[in-house]
Amino acid sequence: MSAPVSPSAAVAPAAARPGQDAPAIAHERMANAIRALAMDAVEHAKSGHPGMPMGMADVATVLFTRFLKFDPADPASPDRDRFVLSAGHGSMLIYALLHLAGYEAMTLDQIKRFRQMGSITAGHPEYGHTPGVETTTGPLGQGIANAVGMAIAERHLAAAFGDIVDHKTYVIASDGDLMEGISQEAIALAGHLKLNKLIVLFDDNGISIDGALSLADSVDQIKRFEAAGWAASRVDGHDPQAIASAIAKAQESDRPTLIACKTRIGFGAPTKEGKSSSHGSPLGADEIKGAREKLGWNAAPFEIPADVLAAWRAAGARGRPAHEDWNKRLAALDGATRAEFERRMRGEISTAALDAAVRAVKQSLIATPKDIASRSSSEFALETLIPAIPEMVGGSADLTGSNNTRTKSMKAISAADFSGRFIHYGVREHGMAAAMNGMTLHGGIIPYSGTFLVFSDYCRPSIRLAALMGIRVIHVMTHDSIGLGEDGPTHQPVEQLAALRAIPNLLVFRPADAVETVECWQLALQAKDRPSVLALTRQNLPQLRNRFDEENICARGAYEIAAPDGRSDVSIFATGSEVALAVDAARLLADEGVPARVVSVPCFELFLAQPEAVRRMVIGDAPVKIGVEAAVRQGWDAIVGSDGLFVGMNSFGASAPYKELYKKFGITAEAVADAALRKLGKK
Ligand SMILES: Cc1ncc(C[n+]2csc(CCOP(=O)(O)OP(=O)(O)O)c2C)c(N)n1
Ligand SMILES: [Mg+2]
Repeated sequence: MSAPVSPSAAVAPAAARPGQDAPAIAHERMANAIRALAMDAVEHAKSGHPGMPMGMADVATVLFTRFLKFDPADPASPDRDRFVLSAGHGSMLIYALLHLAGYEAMTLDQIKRFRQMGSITAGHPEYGHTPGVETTTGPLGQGIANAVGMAIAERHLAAAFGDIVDHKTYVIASDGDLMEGISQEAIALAGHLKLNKLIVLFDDNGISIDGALSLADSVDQIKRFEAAGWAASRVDGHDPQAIASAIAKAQESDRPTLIACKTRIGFGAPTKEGKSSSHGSPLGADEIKGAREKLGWNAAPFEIPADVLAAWRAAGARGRPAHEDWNKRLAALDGATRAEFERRMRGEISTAALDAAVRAVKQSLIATPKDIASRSSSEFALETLIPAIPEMVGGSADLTGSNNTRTKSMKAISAADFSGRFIHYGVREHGMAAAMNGMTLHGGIIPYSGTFLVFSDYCRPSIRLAALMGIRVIHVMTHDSIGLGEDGPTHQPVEQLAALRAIPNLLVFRPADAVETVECWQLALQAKDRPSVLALTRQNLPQLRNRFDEENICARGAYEIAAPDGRSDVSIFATGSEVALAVDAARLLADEGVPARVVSVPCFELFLAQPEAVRRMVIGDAPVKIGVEAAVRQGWDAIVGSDGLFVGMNSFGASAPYKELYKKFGITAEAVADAALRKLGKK
C-alpha cells in the first residue's frame, strides 16, 4: 500500500519525476524546518527537548514525505499508517511534522503555545488531545509496545475484513525505549508473530540524559533484534537516501524491521550537538543563533519560508488520492460488511447483542446456580459473550488454564493465521498490557487479558496509561487474594486492589458470585472510555444472587445483598469472595439478636460516583460499619468511615491451604461477628 512516493512529488508536484530523488537541498531545508520549530518552541516555552527532534529530523522527513500513508484532512481514517513517537520527550518532532504536513488543528499558534495550559502541544504527546497523535507517550518503552498491539490489530482485522485493512505501523524509538525491559517483551512478541508491517526507526544517537550511552549500556541492538526474529540494519540517520532505501526494504520484509539510524542529537547546534546537554533543555539564544547559521536557516523564529512550507504541504497532500481510493473501496464493500467494519472501528459495541448475551447467562445461572470460582464464572460468561461480541480478543500471559480466558471455540492467533481471537502473550505481562492499549488505540478490537492479580504490578505502567488515555481494555486478573492458597505470599495479592483503585479512571471490579461476574463483564465492555480490571478468585464461591434481575445491579457499584426486615445495627460491606463470608457473619449476628445487613461492593469507583443521597442510603446509618476484604484497608475509609471496622490483611499472606489461611489471618465470619459485637459492647 505505502509504496515509496517520489520525493520530487513532495517538493515540486508539477514536475514529479517518479523514482528520482529530490535535490538534497530540498530535503535538508524540509528537515531544518523541523529543527527550527523544535528549537524555537522549546526556547519559547523555556522547557522541552530540542535534541531528539533535531537529531531525527532527517529520518522523520523521509518517512513523512516519502512513505507514511496519511491524510491530514482525515487524521482518523481507519487505514492510515500508524506513527508512534515512542520517544515521547521528542514531542516537538511530531508537533512540527503535524504542522508542516498540514493537520489543520496544529496551527503555528499551537506550536508557539508548546507546553502551555489548554494547548494541543502538551509536554509529551497525549492521545485524544492532538489529532495525529496515536498514543500517549513519554514513559519510555510504552510506545514501541503499543505499536506491537497496533500491528497485531492490523493483521487481525485484515484477516476479518480483507484488504480494506492494509497499513503499516512505524515507530520512532530512542535508546531509552530500547533499554526499558518492556521493549524486550514487545520485540520478542513482534518477532514471534512475524509482524512484518511493523517498522521501528531507532534514534541511535548513543546519548541519554546522563551522558554517553556507554555509561550504562553496551547492547548490540542489531544482534538483539535479529535474535528476536527481526530484520535489522544500521544506516546514517542524516543520509536521506540511506534512510529511504532502508525503509523501502523494510516494506518488503517478511518480518518486523529495526532500522538503527545513527544520528547526532541536537543536529546543527554548534556546541551542543552530539551531547546530552541538547536532550532536555532550551538551547539558549546564542546556541540557536549558531544553529541557524550552521544549518543555513535564515528565517525568523516560528517562520517557515513559503517554498519549504509548500513542499511540506504537498507532501501532506500526497496521500489524498490513496485515501480517496480507499474510501471508494470501502463504499464498494457489501453493506453488511461495511457497516460491521465501521461499527467496530467506531468502538460501538452492539448493545442488543451484549444485553441478550448477559441476559442469557443470568437466566442460565438462575435456572442452574453455580457455586464456582469467579474465574470459572468468567469463563462461563465468556462462552456466551465471545460469539456475541466479535471484537473481543482475549489472551493470557501464559496462564491460560488458570485465568480461564480462553473459551472452547477460540482459536489462537499465530504468525501464519491472525484470524484467531486468542493471544498467547507468553510470560510478558507488561508487554501484554501495552499491546492491548495499542489494539484499542488502533480500533476495531476490545482486548482482554489474563494474568494473576499480584502481577498487576507488572502491568501497572500500561494500565495507568490506558486510564490516562481513557481507552477500553479489560484485564482479567485471577487468584485475587490469599484465597489462592498454597502458592503463598509471592502470589497472594494484598495491596494490589488498593493500588489499582488509586489509579484515576480505572474500574476495579471484584464480583462476589457468578451473577455479579457476568454483570461486571457487561460493565467493563460498556465502559468505552475506561479500562477495567476484573479481580477473580481461584477458589469456589457460592452463588448469592438467585433471583433474575434484568437490571445490572453491579452498575450501582454497591448494593444491599442481604438485609433483615427493619433496621440494622450492623452494616457489613464486602467484596468478591468475602461477600459470602459477610452473609455468614450476618447470620451469626442474627443468632445473637443483632440485626445486620450486607452490602456487596463489586466496584468502588462506580459506587463513589453515585450521587451523595444514593451513597448515604447504601452506606446506611447502622451504628457499626465493617469492611471485609482479604486485602489491605487502604481506601475502605471512604465506605466505612475512619472509625469503621475492617477485617482484612495487615501483612503478606502465607503458603497453606486457603481455608487455613483465612483462619490464620482472622478473616472469618466469626471474626466479623465478634468485631461487631465488641463494638456494640455486647462482647
Ligand atoms: C520509563 C521512563 N523512565 C525515565 C524517563 C525519563 N527520561 C526521559 S528521556 C530519558 C532518556 C533519554 O535518552 P534517550 O531515550 O536516548 O533519548 P535522547 O536523549 O537520545 O533523545 C529518560 C531517562 C522516562 N521518560 N520514562
Ligand atoms: Mg539517545
